[in-house]
Amino acid sequence: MTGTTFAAVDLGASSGRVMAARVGPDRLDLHEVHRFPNRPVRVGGTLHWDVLALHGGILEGLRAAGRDAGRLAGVGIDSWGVDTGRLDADGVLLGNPVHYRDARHETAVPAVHAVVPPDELYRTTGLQHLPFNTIFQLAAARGTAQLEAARTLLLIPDLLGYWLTGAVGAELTNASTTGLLDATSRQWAWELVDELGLPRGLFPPLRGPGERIGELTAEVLAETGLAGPVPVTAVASHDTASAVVGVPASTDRFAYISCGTWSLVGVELDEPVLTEQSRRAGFTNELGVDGTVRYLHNVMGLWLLQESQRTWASSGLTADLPDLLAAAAQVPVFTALVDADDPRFLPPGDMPARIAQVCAETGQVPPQSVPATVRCILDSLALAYRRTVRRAAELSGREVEVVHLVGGGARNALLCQLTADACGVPVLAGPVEAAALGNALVQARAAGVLAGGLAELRSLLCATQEVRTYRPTPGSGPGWDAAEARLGGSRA
Ligand code: ADP
Ligand code: LRH
Repeated sequence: MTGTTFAAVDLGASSGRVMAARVGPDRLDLHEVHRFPNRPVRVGGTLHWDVLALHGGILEGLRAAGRDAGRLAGVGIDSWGVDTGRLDADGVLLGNPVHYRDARHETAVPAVHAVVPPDELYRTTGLQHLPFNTIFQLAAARGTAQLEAARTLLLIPDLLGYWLTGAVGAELTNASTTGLLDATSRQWAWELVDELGLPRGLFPPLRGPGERIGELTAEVLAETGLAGPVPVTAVASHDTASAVVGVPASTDRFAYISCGTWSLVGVELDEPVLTEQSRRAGFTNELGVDGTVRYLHNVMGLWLLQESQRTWASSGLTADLPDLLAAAAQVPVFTALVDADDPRFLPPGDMPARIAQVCAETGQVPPQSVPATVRCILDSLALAYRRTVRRAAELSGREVEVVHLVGGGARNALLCQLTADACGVPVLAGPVEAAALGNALVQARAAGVLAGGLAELRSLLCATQEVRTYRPTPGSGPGWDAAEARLGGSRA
C-alpha cells in the first residue's frame, strides 16, 4: 500500500525529534529520523533556549527525512508553548528566547495584576495562572532595549517556521497559551494588549491549524538537499494540542494525560469554561483543532523525575531510568506524598532536596533513598492526575470513562498502573509520539490525503497505533481515597 510522507517536527522540553510520517487513508507509520537534545543554556544570569541548535537539528532531520522518503509532501512544527523570539525591523532575531523556567518572569505578576486583576484576566483569556505565561514574560521585559527594538513577536514554532519559509504569523493553538488571546472570540485580546501598554504591531496575524505557512526557502532546500517545492503547514503548533489530536479515542467520554516533561491533564470541550470556580481550580482553556477547547491543568509532570535524575547523575549516583523504576516498584505505595503542583518544584535545581523539604514540612519522613524518592514522585503524580481528572469532569460536566495517557510517560508501566488505580478507570497508554502523530494527521488532512473531523483522524490512530490497557487493581480504591484525604490536609 502506498502513502505520502510528511515530516513532523516535535520539539519537547527534553528533546527534539523529526519524524517521517507515512500517511494514507488506511496507513499511519511513524519513523524517527533524527532526535537531538534540547538543552537550555544559562548565560548572563538568564536561562535561554538554544534556538539555533534547534534550527540546526530541524535541518539535519529534514535532510534525513528526505534521504528516507525520497520526497517530502510537507513539513509541520510543534513545540512547547508560551516562549517567544522577538524580531527587529529587519526581521532579525533579537537575542535568544528566554526559557519559561527563568525566575525573572514571575517578578512581573503583581504589576500585571495591578492593571488587570486575575479574575478579569481569566474571564477574557481563560488561562490557568502560570507565572511564565507570555503576558508576564512581556511585562517583565518592559523597558528593555530588546523589547523596544522588537517589531514582531513569534512563538517558538512560528519562529522556526519563519526561518524555514520567510513567512510570519501566530498559530492559534499556541497563541492560546500566551494569556493575550481572547478565549471566546479567538482573536488577540486587543483591549488587554492596550491596557498593558504593549504595541499592537508586535502581534502577527493569527493562522489556524491546517493553514499553509509557505514553502521551504531556496536556502533551506540547499541546506537539506530536498527537492522543492515543499509546503510548510501550520499544524496544531502547541505540542499539547498536537498530542491531543494524537489521542486514539473512540468515545468522547475520555480524559487525556499528555505525559512528558509536563503532564497536561484534562478533557476536550466545544466551549470554554470561564467560571470563577474553574479559575480557582487552576484550569486552562487552550484551543485545539476544529474549534475545540483543551480544558486542562498543568501538572508538574515528569520534570520532577528528570530533574532528580540530573541531580543524582551530577553526584555520581545511578540515574538510569529502567533501573530506577524497577527499584521504585519495590517501595511500598504512599510512603511519602507531595503536592506535585507545589510551585517550588518549577525552577531547575536540586529536586530531591526540595521533595525532602516539602515532606518534612508536611510532617512526613522524607524519602530515605533514591528509589523511595522515585516512588514518592510517581505516587504523587498519580494522585495529582486523579484529582485533576475528577475536577475536570466536575467543572466541565464531561463524563470520563477512560483516561488516555500519551507521550514519553506511556513507557512508564509503573506510573500507568498507579494512574489507573488512582483514577479508578482504565488507562489506555500510548502512543508515545502522540504529538508527532497529531502533527502529521493535521498536515495530511490539509494536503487532502485524509478527510473528516477529529473522530475520523482518531479512528485511523485506533486502527494503526499500539495501545496498552491498564485496569484499576481490584481493591486499590480506598487506599487512594485515604491518600487524597492525607494530601488534602497538607495542601495550602
Ligand atoms: P517532552 O516532549 O516534554 O520532551 P517526552 O514526551 O519525550 O517529553 O517524555 C520524556 C519522558 O518520558 C522522560 O522524562 C521519561 O520520564 C519518560 N520516558 C522516556 N523513555 C522511557 C522509558 N523507556 N521508560 C520509562 N519512562 C520513559
Ligand atoms: C508542554 C507545554 C505545556 C506548556 C509548557 C510550557 O510541552 O507546551 O503545554 O504549558 O510546555
